[in-house]
Amino acid sequence: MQAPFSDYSTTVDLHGFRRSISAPAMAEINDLSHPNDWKTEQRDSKSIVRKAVALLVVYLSLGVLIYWLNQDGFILKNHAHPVVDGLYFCIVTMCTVGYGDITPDSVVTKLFSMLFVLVGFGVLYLLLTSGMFTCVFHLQERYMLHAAMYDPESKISSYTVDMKEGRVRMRAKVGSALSVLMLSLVFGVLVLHFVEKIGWFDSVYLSFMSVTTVGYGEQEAFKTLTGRLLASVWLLSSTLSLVGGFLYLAEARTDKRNRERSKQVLGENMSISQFFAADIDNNGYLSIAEFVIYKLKEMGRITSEDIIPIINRFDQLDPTHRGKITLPDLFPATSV
Ligand SMILES: [Ca+2]
Repeated sequence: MQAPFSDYSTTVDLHGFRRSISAPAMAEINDLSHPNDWKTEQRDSKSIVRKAVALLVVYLSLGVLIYWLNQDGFILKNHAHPVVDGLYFCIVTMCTVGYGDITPDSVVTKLFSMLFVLVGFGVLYLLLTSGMFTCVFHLQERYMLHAAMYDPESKISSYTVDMKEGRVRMRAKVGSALSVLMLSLVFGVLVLHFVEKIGWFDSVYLSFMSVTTVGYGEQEAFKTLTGRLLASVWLLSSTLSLVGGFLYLAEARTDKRNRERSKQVLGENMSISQFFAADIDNNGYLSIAEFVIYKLKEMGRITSEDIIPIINRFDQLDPTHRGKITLPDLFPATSV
């Protein structure tokens, strides 16, 4: 049987591959020079975001409608306008802030609230996984990389970007997550102080407890129509950016761990048993493809379960088992 990875054409292709991965550190910067990929990516994520936002609008509209039809079933400290109160209640509930200034007080409204929270988690999940909020952080990253590319000597560039590895430093990532949180905190303080006429200290306290979704029984937080409207938008965006920030930092940590593991694996020498394990076709030597697969497995990037379907697909495209795929194999009709 012929070796699936040992033939010349595979090796040539892989040399191209090897060139491209020879500078993994510059990958992120190189990525900036491929606007087409970036545009397709943007278009895809835009359509996902649009769907998630449409779902949110339907969900909140239904919530407000049910609130409006069952107003008697709620206890309110202050009335503004039924629609605004409904929206405010829905968002305070959905974001798990739970001030307690509007509470359900009948079997129907209590059942509705439970169901609303449950469905709300699904909507929040969709909004978060739509990438809308992590996108804000990735845009910041791209901006930092751009800035570093144009002015590599500046102090800010060297603080935010690791020029040698061509990536944004962890401290800059933590910084951007915190800056978004600070921004929502400041917005909340301003609304509470100027719209709701609450003192500076209590505004800071209330804003902090809201942005962190703690809530407590803050029954006097938002009483006015404008305040409740602004609070609805603010609570939704601050909760999403808080969770989005956590997700982004978790992703950054995983990236960091992967990079460290990769570095370690690349530095390791092979034992005899590892050599035999890596020699997939048992022909006594390692082709570049076998070596790449072996190292990727060691790095934890792929498992045998990932490889088997790929080999099966290769076999389908190579029905004569020559161990290579040629253009006529892929486009039999156009071959001469
Ligand atoms: Ca081999």
